[in-house]
Amino acid sequence: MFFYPGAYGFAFSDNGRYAIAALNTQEPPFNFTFQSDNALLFAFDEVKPTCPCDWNQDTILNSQDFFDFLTVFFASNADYNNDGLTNSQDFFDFLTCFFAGCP
Ligand SMILES: [Ca+2]
Ligand SMILES: [Ca+2]
Repeated sequence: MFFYPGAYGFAFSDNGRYAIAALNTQEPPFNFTFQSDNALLFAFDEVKPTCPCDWNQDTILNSQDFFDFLTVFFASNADYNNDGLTNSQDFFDFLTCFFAGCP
């Protein structure tokens, strides 16, 4: 849904990955017809944490990350390697990072 009541407007896609911003350069009452050259489309990449095994993202890698990971792993909600599944590979990939330590 695009909101364009006046001099400018913007909207985000439902998944938050895209935004559109438009600027109306006409004088009020802004009886403007939407045109592509008055709009900018922004695409946002997913930002990955610098250390993915810092599971609770408190910038410290410690046993709490391990326990927090286990909690969501046993709830089948720890897709560590982002392949769409939570399985033993996620556990091993997490452990590999965990024992290697964060940079
Ligand atoms: Ca942590
Ligand atoms: Ca996985």
